[in-house]
Amino acid sequence: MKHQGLITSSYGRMYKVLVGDTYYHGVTKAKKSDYVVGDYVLVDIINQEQAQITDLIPRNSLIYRSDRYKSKQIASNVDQIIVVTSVTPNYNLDFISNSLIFAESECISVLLVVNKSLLNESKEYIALINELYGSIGYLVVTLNGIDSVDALIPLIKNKTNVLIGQSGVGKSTITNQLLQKKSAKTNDIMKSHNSGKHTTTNANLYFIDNETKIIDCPGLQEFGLYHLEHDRLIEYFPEFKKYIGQCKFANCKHIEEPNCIIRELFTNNLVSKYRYEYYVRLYTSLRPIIK
Ligand SMILES: Nc1nc2c(ncn2[C@@H]2O[C@H](COP(=O)(O)OP(=O)(O)O)[C@@H](O)[C@H]2O)c(=O)[nH]1
Ligand SMILES: [Mg+2]
Ligand SMILES: [Zn+2]
Repeated sequence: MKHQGLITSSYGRMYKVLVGDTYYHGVTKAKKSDYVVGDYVLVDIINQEQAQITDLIPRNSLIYRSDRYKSKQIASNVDQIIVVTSVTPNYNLDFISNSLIFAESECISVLLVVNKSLLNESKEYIALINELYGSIGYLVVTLNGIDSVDALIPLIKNKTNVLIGQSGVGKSTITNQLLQKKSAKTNDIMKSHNSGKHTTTNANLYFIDNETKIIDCPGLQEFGLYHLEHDRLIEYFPEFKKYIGQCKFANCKHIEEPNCIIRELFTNNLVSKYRYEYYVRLYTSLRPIIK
């Protein structure tokens, strides 16, 4: 008899699968398998510890990133992406922007968390994030995750949430606070510098309550969007979207064409300089158009 399971973590070709309230080591018959955390699957229970994964139940969403060489799955069946950022160890606005563009392109709801809010350097950073992203409609939540994640609790309720962010921003700390126990491995910067260990190397799904799940991912260096289509890109910028169709040329790239409303917004300082320049940078970095 087949059972339905949920993949809660993956280690290469080995998976941890939750069936009812029991966790099993999930194995697959195929030499190559590409299940991902968050997948619902059908399994055959082999014994008290092992289950064989046989089928994938169709996903209702897939979080993945891509560059020119490969595409990498991150998590599936996610309702909400939580982009976590912090002023230390270093921040990268394009990482944040890419995560938001991904969410827009897949119609997945998204919110931004600025963690480590009590650090002195955070004040300016929080202002920057609000100016760049709060102003165009994104929800920005400031958090000192090491003390409290109360502000996040109502926002994640009854959803499957994935934490996306660079290494060291505090994703595992936030996860631990949400779980109120030390089950997610946090990466102490000092320790990891010394030993090169203690890093989350795979994604883990945790239940906050029966209906609320959180997926803690390893820190990403980049959130590549190589797979996006040039023509659609402008739609994923909430601040530009409302002007679509107002340029002189219907196929305007909004880069060098005359009478381009998007470029006019930029030259008249009506949109953020960073965001327009990011648009151009992203546009030119996508998979070349094959004619
Ligand atoms: N000051 C401060 N440090 C934090 C906060 N949250 C996490 N950290 C620290 O940042 C480092 C990286 O945290 P971790 O949760 O492993 O980050 P991850 O790589 O995103 O999972 C650890 O040393 C944490 O103690 C916070 O709210 N304030
Ligand atoms: Mg971590
Ligand atoms: Zn244009």
